[in-house]
Amino acid sequence: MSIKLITLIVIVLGVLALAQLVRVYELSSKLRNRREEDITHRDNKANATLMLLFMILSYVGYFYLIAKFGWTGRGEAASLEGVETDWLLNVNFIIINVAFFLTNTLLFYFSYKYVRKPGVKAYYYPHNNKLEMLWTVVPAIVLAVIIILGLKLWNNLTGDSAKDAIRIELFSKQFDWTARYAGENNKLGYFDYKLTTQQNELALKTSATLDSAIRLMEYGSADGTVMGIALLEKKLNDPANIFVPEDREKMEADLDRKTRLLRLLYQMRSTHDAKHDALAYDDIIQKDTLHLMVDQEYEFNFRSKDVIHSAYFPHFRQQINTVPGLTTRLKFTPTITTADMKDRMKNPDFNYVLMCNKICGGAHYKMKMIIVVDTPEDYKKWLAGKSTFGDDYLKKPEAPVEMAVPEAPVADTVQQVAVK
Ligand SMILES: [Cu+2]
Repeated sequence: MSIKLITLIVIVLGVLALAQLVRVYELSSKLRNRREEDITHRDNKANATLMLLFMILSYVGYFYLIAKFGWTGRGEAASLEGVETDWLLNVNFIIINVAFFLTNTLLFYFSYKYVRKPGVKAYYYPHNNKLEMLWTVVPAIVLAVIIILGLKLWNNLTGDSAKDAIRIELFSKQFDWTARYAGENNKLGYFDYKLTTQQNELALKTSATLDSAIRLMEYGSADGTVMGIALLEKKLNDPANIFVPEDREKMEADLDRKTRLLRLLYQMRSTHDAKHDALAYDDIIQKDTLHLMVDQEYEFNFRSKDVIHSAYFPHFRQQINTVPGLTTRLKFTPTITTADMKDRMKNPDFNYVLMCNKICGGAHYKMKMIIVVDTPEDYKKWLAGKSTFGDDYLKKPEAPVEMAVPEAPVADTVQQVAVK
C-alpha cells in the first residue's frame, strides 16, 4: 500500500519536474533570442541517433523473447493435421519476419542516414513506376500463395473424413461441453431442438423422446415446472378463476406457443421412422472428459444450443465455431498420448484441453473440457463400462404425468389440426 502510494507520488512529481524543464528550456530559448520552431542541427542529429537506437533495442528485445519462449511458443503439435497447420504457420511467420525486418530497417536506418543537414536541400523524387509495380505485385503474389495454401489446408480439415473415422458430436452451451460418441454403429442419432427436455438435453430424436415431448406439452412435467396445455386450458376456462389481464395475456401466449409446438411435434412424430431410433440409442453421452484413442481419426460434429461458441483444441491446432442451428465439422488424428506428452513436457500435471474461444458470456472462462488421449487398450477399457443413451433413457423414461391431466382432452383437437 505505502509502496504504491510512494510510486504514485514519484510519478506525479516526475511529470511536474518534466513540465518545469520544458518551461525552463522555452525561457532559455527566448533569452538566447531563438524562435521556438527553430531546430538546431544538434537536435536533429540527436533524434536521428535515437531512431537508430530504438531500432537496435527493439531487435534485441525481439531476439531475447524468441530465445526465451521459442520460435512461436506453441510447443509440439499433437495431431497429424496439427503438423500441417504448424508448417503453414511457420511459412507465415517467415514471410512476416522478412517483411518486418526489411521495412523497419529501412525506416529507421534511413531516418538516421538522411537526417537534415545544414545547407543541403532535399532531393525531389515524386514517382517511380517500377517501384510502384514492385511493391504492388510482390505482396499480391505472396498473399495469393498464403491464401491458396490456407484454403487447401482448411478444405482438408473440414472435408470428408475417412470411412473408419470415429464420429463424435460436441454439444456446446453456456457454459460447458457435452460429447456424444456415435456408438457401435458409428452413426450419430438424429436430433431436433424442439425435443429438448430435462432428460434429453441433446434433443435426440427417437420414438420415445418424441412421445415424451408430446406428453410434456399436453400434460406438463411431473415436478410442475412445465405447465401442460390441458391444465392451462382448464385454468383459463374455469369461470371460478379470476385473472389480472396481464396474467391472462401471459397464460394465453404460453398456451398459444405450446399449442403450436405440439402441432409441430405431432407432425414430426407422424413422419418419424422408428428405424432411426437405433442410431440414437447406442450413442454414448459424456460430460467433463473427452477420451480419444491415439492414431485414430476422429470426425467432430459441433452444435450449439444458445450462442456462438468456438471449439479450440490448442495442442491439436484446431479451432472451429459452433453455431446455433448449423452443424460444423472438423477432423483430426491425435498422435501423442496424454502419458507421452506428460513425459515430453516433463510436467506430470499436463492435460490436453478443449476450450471455448469465443467470449460467450459471464462464465466463458470456465467453459472447457479435459481431453485424454489413450492407448487403444486403455481406450477400449474406458469405453467398455459406459452406458448408452438408450440404456439411460429407456430405463427411466420421462414420466407421463397422466394423473395431473384434467378432463379437457386437448390432444385430439390438436392431432386433427396436425393431420389436416
Ligand atoms: Cu462459449
